[in-house]
Amino acid sequence: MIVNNLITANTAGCGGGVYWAVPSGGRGPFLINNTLSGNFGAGVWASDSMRKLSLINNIIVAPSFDVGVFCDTTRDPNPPIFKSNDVFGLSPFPSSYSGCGNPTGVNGNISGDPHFVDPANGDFHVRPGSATIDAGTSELAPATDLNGTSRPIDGNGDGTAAFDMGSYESPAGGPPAELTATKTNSSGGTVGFGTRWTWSITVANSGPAAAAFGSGQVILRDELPNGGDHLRDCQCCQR
Ligand SMILES: [Ca+2]
Ligand SMILES: [Ca+2]
Repeated sequence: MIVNNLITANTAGCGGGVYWAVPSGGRGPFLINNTLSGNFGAGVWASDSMRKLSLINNIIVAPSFDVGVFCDTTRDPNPPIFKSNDVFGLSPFPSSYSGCGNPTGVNGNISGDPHFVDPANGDFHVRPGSATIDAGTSELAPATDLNGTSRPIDGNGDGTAAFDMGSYESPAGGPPAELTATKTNSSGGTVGFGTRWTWSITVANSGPAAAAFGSGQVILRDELPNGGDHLRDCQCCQR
């Protein structure tokens, strides 16, 4: 059992993150709730007997030009068992799986950016709203995470506690609101003196969570364009 590990920034010819060669008929390792990122030579390199291997609830991010999971099918053409993993390759030359088929979309496996908090500085927790939150299976999942926090937690705010993918369980709560402001001008080009025009400002919430505001709270200030005393005068006249 290889459980709750953070394996990053390693390099090897075969299996920068994890390598195994399982004798024929052997059970093989179970790789469960690990986070692997930035490993060159494949995040996971599986060799020899593979049909009894299980990869469950892992986040595996491959550097560009490398691969997340490589299966050496020379001795066994059967791929490992993949359940509820996020295996994702970074651009511009992404590769998630090689030699393993592609289980994305089957048995809870996904392939997308897990949105680590600050991978450049070693923080591989995921941000709120990550698709890896509450996306794991309870099958063989550990009762705690790498920090010792109890699993599972309702990390997406839908009322149901479920296991996350990766080595960390995200805290309770849902993804945040995401506000986008758009300003639309009714007139293009130059506006003559004394001519009225309008612009409208729309603020939309594209996040899954509701946005809450305090009474009298200023959420947006709009500056008038530069270089136009006339513009400012005109704005004053409309009040
Ligand atoms: Ca969770
Ligand atoms: Ca949930």
